[in-house]
Amino acid sequence: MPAPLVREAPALEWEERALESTEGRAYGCLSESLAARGVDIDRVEGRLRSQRVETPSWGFGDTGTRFAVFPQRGVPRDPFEKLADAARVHGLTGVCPTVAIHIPWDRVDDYSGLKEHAESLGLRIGAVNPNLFQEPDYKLGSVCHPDPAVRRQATDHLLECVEVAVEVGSDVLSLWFADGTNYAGQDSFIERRHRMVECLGEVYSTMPDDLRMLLEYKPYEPAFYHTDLADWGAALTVCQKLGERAEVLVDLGHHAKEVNIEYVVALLLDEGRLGGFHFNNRKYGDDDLIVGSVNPFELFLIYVELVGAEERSGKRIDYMIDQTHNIEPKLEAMILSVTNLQEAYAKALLVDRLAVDEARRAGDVLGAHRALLDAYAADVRPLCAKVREDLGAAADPIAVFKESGYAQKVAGERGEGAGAGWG
Ligand code: RM4
Ligand code: MN
Ligand code: MN
Repeated sequence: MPAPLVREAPALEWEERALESTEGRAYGCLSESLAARGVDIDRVEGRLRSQRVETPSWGFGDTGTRFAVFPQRGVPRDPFEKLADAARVHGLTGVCPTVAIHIPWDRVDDYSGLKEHAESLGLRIGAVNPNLFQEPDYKLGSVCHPDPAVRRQATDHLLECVEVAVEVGSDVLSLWFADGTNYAGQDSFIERRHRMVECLGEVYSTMPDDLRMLLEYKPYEPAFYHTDLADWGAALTVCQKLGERAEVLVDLGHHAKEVNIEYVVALLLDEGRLGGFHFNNRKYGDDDLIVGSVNPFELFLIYVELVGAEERSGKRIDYMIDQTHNIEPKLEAMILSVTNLQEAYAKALLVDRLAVDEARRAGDVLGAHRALLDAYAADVRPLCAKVREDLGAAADPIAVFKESGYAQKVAGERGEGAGAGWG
């Protein structure tokens, strides 16, 4: 008879440990070990309870690639139904009370009605996102277009969105431009930049004092030769020209491969100009996949920088998801993104910063690195589950969502292929 692979005693020991790993026991073990390390668990939980993540209205509708859209049954047919789905995500996760809107995808006749509807669901409207990339007139750009008439049209749409923001009670105008060129020599980089600064200057000057403008950069797509706000430096310098209420938005899918995003985040934090995030994940381009699905370690390292800055200053940063789901169920995908964000934040809060500082001062390269790895390796799922329960949400949001029958209910009510989302 071949020798057993595992001797009886260790096998039993593992079995016992597995038996102990119910949610409560797991939380007990984690909090005990954190307390032994001197971590103030109440403070960590308090910080997790105050985390906020904004969901995007367009993440609830049908979207696709340039090859196909696969319609899903039950997708919202209008902005009101998108808010209903967002309320579901908030109810289950406890940290998503605001929803970003995209104009004209979410255009309605009565914006105060939309605001009231959001409030009736326990939500608020978050960032207002103008859309300057789908009209045929914008083939050569919007605020950078060589024709002043097109720039006027684009600027007017931005001004309309300032009014929408006021009506829906939002204090964020979040801008992304598809502007750029496809061929060398097509237009002047510098003239285009000056046109953008002029248009945005006009918009900025009409913004009420409590409205902030976020500028998002992207290295390519839809433009393939150059983009008018290609990177964080381009966005930051335009913000500096506009004024203090213009800040940079970092979308995790908007960098060349291998760019050290946590370093970009640290620089923008240090300049006091990191205004917001579009969380998603990517393997190749602007893939808009579930947050943390490809590179959870990168997400953790970004949060390590954010937690450090949180401790140094209380500056406001808007944490938003910008995700589109092509083949995955949309609500489950959104919930998973949110719980991944909760876990990344929790791990970053557990970093032993004193140990990191000490190791850094002593020139202990791997000591500092290992302090990060220790926090990253912690299983924070029981901690996040407890925090969600404390918030009146669900310990296991996806299980509760699936059991609730909500997806089946809305599939019956709304049917298929509503097409709300990308236009
Ligand atoms: C862009 C960018 C914007 C988003 C659009 C739909 O790539 O990420 O933030 O609003 O996609
Ligand atoms: Mn984005
Ligand atoms: Mn994008």
